[in-house]
Amino acid sequence: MSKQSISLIGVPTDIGAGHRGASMGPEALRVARLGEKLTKRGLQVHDRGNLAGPLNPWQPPTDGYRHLAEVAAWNQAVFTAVQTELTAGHLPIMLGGDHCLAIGSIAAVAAHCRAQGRSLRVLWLDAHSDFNTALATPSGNIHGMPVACLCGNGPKELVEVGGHVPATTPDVFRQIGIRSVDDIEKQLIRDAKVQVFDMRHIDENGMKRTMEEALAGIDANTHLHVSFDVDFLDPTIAPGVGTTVRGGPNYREAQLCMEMIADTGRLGSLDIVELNPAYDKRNQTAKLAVDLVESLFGKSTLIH
Ligand code: HAR
Ligand code: MN
Ligand code: MN
Ligand code: MN
Repeated sequence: MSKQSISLIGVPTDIGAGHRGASMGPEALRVARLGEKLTKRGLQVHDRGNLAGPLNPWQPPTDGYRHLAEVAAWNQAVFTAVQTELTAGHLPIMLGGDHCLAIGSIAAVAAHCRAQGRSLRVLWLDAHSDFNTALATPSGNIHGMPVACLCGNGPKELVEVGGHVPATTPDVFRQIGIRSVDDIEKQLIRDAKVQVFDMRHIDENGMKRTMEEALAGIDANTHLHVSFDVDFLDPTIAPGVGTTVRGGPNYREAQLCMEMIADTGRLGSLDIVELNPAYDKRNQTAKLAVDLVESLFGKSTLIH
């Protein structure tokens, strides 16, 4: 079998966030040797460099959205880049960048699945549900809205990024690690019946049982997309994010989560988002993210 080909795509944007600095995430992941570590795992790695897009104008929200035009422009670029890589048979890894970039990446993955007759499963590893709308958002920050936009609930400019509306449906998502959801957002999540494995669920059932549930139903025809928001992790081990929320998975829980995803053998695409070097210390959060991504690609401490 030929080596699996991986494409790293830098998406240096923080326009969707309420803190500046996630735009430095792609370089921090490179400095933490993401490419080299994956090459060492036997993968063929191409670093495509960074996508280009508008600078952060740092404006207040208008009509419930901050930087809507800029977010749309970045996501068009992401959509095209991911579509190109998937068509070439490569596994794209988005080096974020704030979480708004998942609109373009997952729209492209969903389009690819439709074209190939494959089923899509998205694992949303995050402290947040990112299911806000203009009416529900407390901030106007679009990184709190990508899941809603992908499900057709959002502004035309974002809902139509991939040309197919809605880009995907709530049933493909499994959200894991959730512990910060706004009041109206909670009702939207319930109404859409998104499957959420929040921290209470993980506390009560453990990461093993949680992942078995989140991965249930995956088969040989499934394309698995992982959208890894680094604020998923407990801030004591991952301080380098703008929106820390205490009470997240610890190191071993996060490792088990990644290892169980790797065991499925179905990983087809990945976002690494919200890493913010301006809040990090000696690049420790980037190094941790790289360590976990190695596990996602099969690194294991298993002896038997
Ligand atoms: N729910 C809040 C809002 O919409 C915070 C969203 C923060 N999102 C991220 N990505 N950091 O998950 O403003
Ligand atoms: Mn190639
Ligand atoms: Mn997020
Ligand atoms: Mn988050």
